Amino acid sequence: MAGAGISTDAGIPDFRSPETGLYDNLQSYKLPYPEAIFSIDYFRRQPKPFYVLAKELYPGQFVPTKSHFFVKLLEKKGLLRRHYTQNIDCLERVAGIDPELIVEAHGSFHTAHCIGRKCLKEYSQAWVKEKIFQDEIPRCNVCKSLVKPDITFFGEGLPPRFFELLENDFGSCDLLVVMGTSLLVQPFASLINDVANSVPRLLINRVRVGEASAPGTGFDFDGKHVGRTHRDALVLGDCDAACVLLAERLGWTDELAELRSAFLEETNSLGQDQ
Ligand code: CNA
Ligand code: ZN
Repeated sequence: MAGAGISTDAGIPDFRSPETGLYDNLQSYKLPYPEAIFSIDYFRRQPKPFYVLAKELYPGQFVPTKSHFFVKLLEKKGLLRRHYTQNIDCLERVAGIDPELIVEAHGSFHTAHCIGRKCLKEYSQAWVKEKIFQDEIPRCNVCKSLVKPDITFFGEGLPPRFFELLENDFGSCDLLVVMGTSLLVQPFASLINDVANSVPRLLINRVRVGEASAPGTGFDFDGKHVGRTHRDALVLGDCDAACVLLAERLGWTDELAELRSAFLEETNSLGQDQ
């Protein structure tokens, strides 16, 4: 399970980190409250701030981090059941992880739809991108409603794929790794409680998050609720550094580095071809 913290080393700010997070840097958008930028009701009335931010964060301008390549390596080793991400930056896809193994729990920029309730026409990423980069508000050519990338706003339901897969995936999970998320957004945050009681859970994050207030409600790193049977482990620090360390302990250092350098070589040669 991942959140914005696996992408901050790519240069994409997260939401909630003090000073560097988006919520602390939205003054110029003159929002009534920071979350408004991703609120569907506000967007219907004032779409501009979202599109301005979308231009800044648009997929295609960022290189996946070592954490993304670590997940790709888990896939290569046949160890990845599924990667559940809250991120909308598409960096998992860019890193080459099989889309079948990704659940974009809050959607992504990959597709877009008209939000006109009777229309809902689908638009391609390329079409929306062109509008956004020309500083135009994308509007449906059938009904003139706004066209919004399929990212889940506050006030919207999660994609059906999330609900279709979670029971089987979490039911059969034998090691849960959680990286770079404040675990504050539901229902995603509660997934950590959907693995069996015996399943070890590893959190990699700069700060402690998701801790249980009562038995069974979250991580229990210090064995406060379950006594001596610790199954929760914590690495306090950067996702990339922790992934590098994990790869080292697993004897995968070279393979992790190779995945990243092959990616960079390929994107460089594509750049030269153009
Ligand atoms: P968040 O609430 O901003 O939390 C991020 C967490 O990651 C915080 O606890 C940070 O301390 C921690 N963190 C930040 N950088 C690192 C790092 N390098 N190493 C380790 N820990 C780090 O973000 P969440 O993902 O928890 O919140 C869910 C929202 C954020 C989702 O709906 C996303 O769509 C949304 N979001 C996504 C992106 C993206 O796609 N990259 C960027 C910003 C926000
Ligand atoms: Zn329409």
